[in-house]
Amino acid sequence: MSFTSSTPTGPEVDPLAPQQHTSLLSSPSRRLGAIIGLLSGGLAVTIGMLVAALGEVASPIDAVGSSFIDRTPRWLKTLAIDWFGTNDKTALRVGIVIVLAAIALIAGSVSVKSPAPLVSAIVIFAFLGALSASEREGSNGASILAPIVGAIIGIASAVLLLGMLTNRWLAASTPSPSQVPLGWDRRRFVRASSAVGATAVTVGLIGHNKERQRVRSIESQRPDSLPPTSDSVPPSEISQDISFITPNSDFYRIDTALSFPNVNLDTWKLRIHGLVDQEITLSYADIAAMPQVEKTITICCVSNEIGGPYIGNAVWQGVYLKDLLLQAGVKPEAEQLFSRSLDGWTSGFPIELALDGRDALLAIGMNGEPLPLVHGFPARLIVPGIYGYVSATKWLSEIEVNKWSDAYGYWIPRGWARDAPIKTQSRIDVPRSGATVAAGLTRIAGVAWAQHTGIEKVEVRVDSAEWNEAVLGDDISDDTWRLWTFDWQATEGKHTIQVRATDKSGYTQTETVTSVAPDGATGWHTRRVSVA
Ligand SMILES: Nc1nc2c(c(=O)[nH]1)N[C@H]1C(S)=C(S)[C@@H](COP(=O)(O)O)O[C@H]1N2
Ligand SMILES: [Mo]
Repeated sequence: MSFTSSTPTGPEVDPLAPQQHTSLLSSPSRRLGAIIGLLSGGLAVTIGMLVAALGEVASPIDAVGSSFIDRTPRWLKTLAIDWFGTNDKTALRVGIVIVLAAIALIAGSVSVKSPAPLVSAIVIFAFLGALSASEREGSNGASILAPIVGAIIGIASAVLLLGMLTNRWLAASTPSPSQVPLGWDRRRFVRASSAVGATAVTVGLIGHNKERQRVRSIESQRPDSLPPTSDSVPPSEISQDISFITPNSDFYRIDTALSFPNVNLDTWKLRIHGLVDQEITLSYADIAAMPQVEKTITICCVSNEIGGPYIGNAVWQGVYLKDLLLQAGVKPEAEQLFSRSLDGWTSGFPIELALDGRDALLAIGMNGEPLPLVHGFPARLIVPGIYGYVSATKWLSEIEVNKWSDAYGYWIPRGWARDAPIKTQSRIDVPRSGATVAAGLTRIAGVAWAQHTGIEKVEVRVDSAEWNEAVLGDDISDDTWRLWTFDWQATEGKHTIQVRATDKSGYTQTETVTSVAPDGATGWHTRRVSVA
């Protein structure tokens, strides 16, 4: 009996061999696949960005984001504003990128043996991108081309890198070392992946820069100054702590625009049509040549929570909407002033509000300068007394006089009220939230507004004691907020300050707290402070 060492050994432990268990990133190959997914997906996205930027249209990510905004339910929109405030756009973009990255990682990790899953994922997202782009106002060939070109290059990269990886997998699973290894070249793979990654980053940066250039070139079309006006606006400051006029740089911004619409001042026209005797079309120069008025008007957003920041007071310059409408001749059956922006956003309000003598404006100026791009350059509407979502169309492109049954503004089918007069409100600005104040005489100050009704009285109370009348700032007009102050003898400890306003109709703000939807929040602003 001979003793031969023919004892079969167990399967060799090969770190490169594909593993049998299926957890996603469990094998080195899968991890490399995931990286390939991320790199190729990233390249597809940045190429898409660049093509879009070259075509001066919204990037595929922004197109998808805008389609998402269009379909966002009311509760989610409110939540997004609550959580992210005016950073909700950044939050949306980051959200989309995270979802895409996660899907790219997963699709890549299951594409080790065949590129089909990753290729399919890229094709599906390119399709979504093209579909979203096609429904955007102002989209053109480049909008559709961007995700397609991105996808083609992303797929090429995926197939190339995954091909190398598949060779590695085959090599590792080759049963006998005598067979020719199938060309897995680690160094080549690392070089190719790095090239893809570097290209993606570079292309992304170029695309980003192109988009910045586009925005700068729109901004450079803003004239240096506004046409002269005969109005002079009195300043009204009563406290150093808060300002009556909100500087443009501090003015809130709310809109659905992920990227600014293209504005070409030379070709821009405002068209007024619909139920009018004669349609009129105005260029920027036409509007600037008309007699200019300057009105101090406080505008606010329906999404402003009690005590919230989405309100501002500015001196708006432009022409009376009424004059334009009289020039066009409004037909008696007209019901709504419906307007549309260059980016396809719409709003509408009862036509009477443009004709009843209030200072409803077609505005081209804000606080002494041509409208900033974020606030609607070249022109926007400002209508005192109603929330921005039904009236304050920025980047205005057309005004249509029509009937309610013809069209509803953007937010109406999304659960917001058709008629949206601004609710009488007041806000405590000083002491700042969470501030610790020194005991002794302390100034409490804030703003109160009831546009187109006017503020009559503001009252302040501390720790639910009796109400005290606040000192009011100048009553510039019923369309502007009023500053108020109250000097309080602060004692050590924690205190609760509350404010309520009474408007000139005799209405005093209700204590009942309601949410912003569907037509604006109610309730008293309450602020807790510590006195040391
Ligand atoms: N084109 C366009 N105009 C728009 C909007 C928008 O989404 N798109 N949002 C409206 C809303 S909801 C408000 S409250 C005001 C805000 O104007 P501001 O950003 O200049 O403060 O703009 C209005 N005009
Ligand atoms: Mo708004």
